[in-house]
Amino acid sequence: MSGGIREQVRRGVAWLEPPPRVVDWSIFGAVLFTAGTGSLSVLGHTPEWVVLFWAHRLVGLSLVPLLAFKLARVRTRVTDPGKWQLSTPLSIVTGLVAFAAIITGALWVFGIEPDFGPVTMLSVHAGLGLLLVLLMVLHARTRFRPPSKPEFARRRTAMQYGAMLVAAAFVYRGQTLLNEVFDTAGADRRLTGSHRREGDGNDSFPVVSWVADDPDPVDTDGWQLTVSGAVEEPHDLPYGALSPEDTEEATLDCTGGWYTVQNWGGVRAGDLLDDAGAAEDARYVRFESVTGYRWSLPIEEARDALLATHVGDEPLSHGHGAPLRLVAPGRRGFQWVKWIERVEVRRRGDPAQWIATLVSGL
Ligand SMILES: Nc1nc2c(c(=O)[nH]1)N[C@H]1C(S)=C(S)[C@@H](COP(=O)(O)O)O[C@H]1N2
Ligand SMILES: [Mo]
Repeated sequence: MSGGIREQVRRGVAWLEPPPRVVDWSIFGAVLFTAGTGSLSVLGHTPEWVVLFWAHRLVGLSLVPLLAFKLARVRTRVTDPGKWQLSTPLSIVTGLVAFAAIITGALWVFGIEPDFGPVTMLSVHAGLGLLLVLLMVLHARTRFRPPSKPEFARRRTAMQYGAMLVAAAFVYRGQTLLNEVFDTAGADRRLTGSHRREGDGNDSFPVVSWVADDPDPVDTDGWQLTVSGAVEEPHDLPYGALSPEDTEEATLDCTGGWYTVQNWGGVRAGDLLDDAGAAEDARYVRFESVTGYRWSLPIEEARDALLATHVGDEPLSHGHGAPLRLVAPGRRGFQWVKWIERVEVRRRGDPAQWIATLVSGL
């Protein structure tokens, strides 16, 4: 009887296994896709981004059966020293990094995390994913076989893909249930995968810099906020001239993998722009830190953004960006510029901001 079941399973698995070249090219495609979606995921965290995060998870999970098929096929090329080639070590390393990327992703999802200091399991996962792209491209160069259309065009291949994605969705759903039932540290993730930090005010969430920003505390007596650029009246505002009247609840979601919901208090950027008289044809507003770290928002979005002096009814602490930080609800944490000293109205975007965020503290 059990022999019969085993035979059934064997046949089921055999039915599910795509032709070798389809497996290889699917792995290639899936790795590029997950690296791409993973990279893009640093850009957003609002509900409309859920598709991107789900696509990343489902395709990432589909890599598990694909890699298993591949491993079963090439196993003897590794275990049999007679079959080793010059490229074999690279193949092995590529495979190991692929499994490590998947396992770190899974560990993150369950909130299992040894203490690596500020480096979260999610960051390790991201690093391995990017390393994998590099290794895989090198690996594919050594063993390049063009894909063949008839193999991909088969109806069965489409069904195999469908089965893998559906299975991935069930596995992911099962993971959510497990996390809830066992109330693990992974249970409080939001759509981005970030874990919740509970509480209100400065002490309830981490102080984080994207790379190396670490300025001395900014003395409000010497500090001024400069509003300049495409405005009728550029001017400087001392701290005392800011009237922090607006409050807003907003979620700060750091790509490192945590989030916090806080009540922020401060000045609406739109009010500053109105006072300065922003030009009709202005399209962006750039928020710049004392460190040179900066980010621009399209002007309509910038108008709605808050320049926060307070968090959870407390004045912002130095670490969280005192005297003034950007609160941009639709954006990921790294765009919430801290220690702002300049608001510049601009007619065009600022691609160099990406570099500025990486090098500002160095
Ligand atoms: N000037 C400046 N602002 C910055 C950063 C930085 O390195 N420099 N880091 C960003 C990142 S990556 C995040 S997640 C948030 C963290 O804000 P917090 O330290 O108040 O938690 O600030 C953002 N603002
Ligand atoms: Mo961050």
